[in-house]
Amino acid sequence: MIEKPADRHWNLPDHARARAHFDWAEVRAGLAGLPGGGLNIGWEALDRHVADGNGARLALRWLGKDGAVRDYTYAQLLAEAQRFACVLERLGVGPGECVAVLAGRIPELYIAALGALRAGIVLCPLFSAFGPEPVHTRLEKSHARVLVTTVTLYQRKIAALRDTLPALDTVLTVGGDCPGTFRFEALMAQAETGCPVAATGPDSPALLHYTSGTTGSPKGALHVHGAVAAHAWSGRAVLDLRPGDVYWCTADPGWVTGISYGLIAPLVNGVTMIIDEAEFDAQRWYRILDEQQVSIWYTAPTAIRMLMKLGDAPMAGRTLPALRLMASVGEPLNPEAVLWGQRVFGQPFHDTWWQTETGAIMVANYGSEPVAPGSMGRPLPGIDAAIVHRRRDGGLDFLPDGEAGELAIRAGWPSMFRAYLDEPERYASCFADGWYLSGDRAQRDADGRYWFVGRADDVIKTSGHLIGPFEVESVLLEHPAVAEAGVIGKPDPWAGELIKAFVALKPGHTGDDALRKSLIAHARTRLGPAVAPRELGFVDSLPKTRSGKILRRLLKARELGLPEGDLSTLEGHES
Ligand code: 6R9
Repeated sequence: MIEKPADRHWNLPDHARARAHFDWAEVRAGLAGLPGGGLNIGWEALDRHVADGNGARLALRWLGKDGAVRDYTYAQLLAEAQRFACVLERLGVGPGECVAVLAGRIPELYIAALGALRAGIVLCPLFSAFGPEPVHTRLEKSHARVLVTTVTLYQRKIAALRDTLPALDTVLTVGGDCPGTFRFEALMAQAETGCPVAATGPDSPALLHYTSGTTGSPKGALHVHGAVAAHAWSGRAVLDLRPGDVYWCTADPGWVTGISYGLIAPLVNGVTMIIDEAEFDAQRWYRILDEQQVSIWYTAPTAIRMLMKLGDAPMAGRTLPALRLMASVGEPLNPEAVLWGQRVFGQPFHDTWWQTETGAIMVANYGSEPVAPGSMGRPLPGIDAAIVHRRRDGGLDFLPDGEAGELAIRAGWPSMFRAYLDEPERYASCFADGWYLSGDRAQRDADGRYWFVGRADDVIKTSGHLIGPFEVESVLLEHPAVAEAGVIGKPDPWAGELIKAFVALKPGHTGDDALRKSLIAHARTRLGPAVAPRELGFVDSLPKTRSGKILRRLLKARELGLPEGDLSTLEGHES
């Protein structure tokens, strides 16, 4: 157990007390709300601070990969967001319709996101390292009418598929002129500021995040403007955000963490956020923590493990006096990583658990509490968690402390997803007896702490990215040599899991090294490097159930050398 100094002040000084007295109505009452009623995330993030006289406060400091720095105050970011809302209005895009963004960490992405939210238009973020296939699937399913992207990404990933996306009538590109698109900067230059906020309410749709399941195509988790209550509260209670903080969330805005905690929670809480355009670089990260005087740092286990790999040397001569809290999310945080944080930074990493579907942090370690390395922590005040077993009749059994089962959250918290777009049955299957079933296995100890056990289904977390095996298998099956494909997550000391494919070939093909390379290259081109298999093995045939479904768990057991007969811990459900 890592004890904490008692002399610190925290937003959440007493977790148990806060839980006992918690009321979401109080959090909602602390939000600004729209004049005349209603609720809008963009308004809470920007207008509210400007109205409170804090327009000159730095909202966003962007660090370009080649050394450029761009600063935006709250007032400037609001003006830019209004301009973008005006662009959307001129394009005839109205509330409830969908705008997708596909870009690296550039200021225009954040401006477009805030402008869309403020205009009541649903924001669908897409990960810029996805290849054309995952981008196409998500754009098609979202029915997005507008896409904001860059010239390079458009040419590489969209242009060839544009004809197959009938709903997508406008593409705005940053960084130059490009046939078939409008130049983002040009439309922004013609647009006005002062655009009014849309009359959204707590139940108006706001965000569409695609996430992966075991089977089928990705699921569009739809979130509402009312989710901002959970972003605001968890930002304060877990990340200890306060006005004046310099906050750095290293997550990419193509994933839920990069939006909930890389955009909404920090701005709603009035902090200055650092956005680094560059890819991971350990030396650069230490320099940013130091030079920008980061006070709150929210990062991920894969990145922490990469920093650990370099040893303690980069910290030599640095004390990081501003750094108050370090937190992590996205994958299991190894106890060694927590202890390493304590040794090198003088404080542990605080693990937090949540999902695309939960929209905000559900379980966490708190600054004011001792940390048990390896534990995800305790549920937030306002969140009820339980370990359950879903019976065959659909009801739930609640399991006692120490027993592993599925981690469930009592339905009804503000940032709970409200639909899987166009898939009501898939959505309904996530709930039982008024509880949301997460698909994660965990156990609770006698102190109420939760410990991650594993996934109950076949989805893969690789370097923090959630990947559905079905998407990878489908792309491998496109290759003329492939008869069958099965994809698993293979434990890896750095990435958590790496994507491993097993392939059975059609007659006449030989599973040699050249074919292996060509299959991996095919997958990389179609899926992007983050999603393509890193390893690929040839098999004569894939193990299947009687009804013909691939037994990925058996593939995994074989790969790990586990006894095949004992699949009890590997047995899962589909989601
Ligand atoms: C926010 C985010 C969700 C899945 C989740 C679980 C894994 C997240 C974790 C963790 C162990 C933690 N996960 N936090 N596993 N310890 N602290 O990552 O959302 O991309 O939807 O992934 O990530 O398996 O179910 P998302």
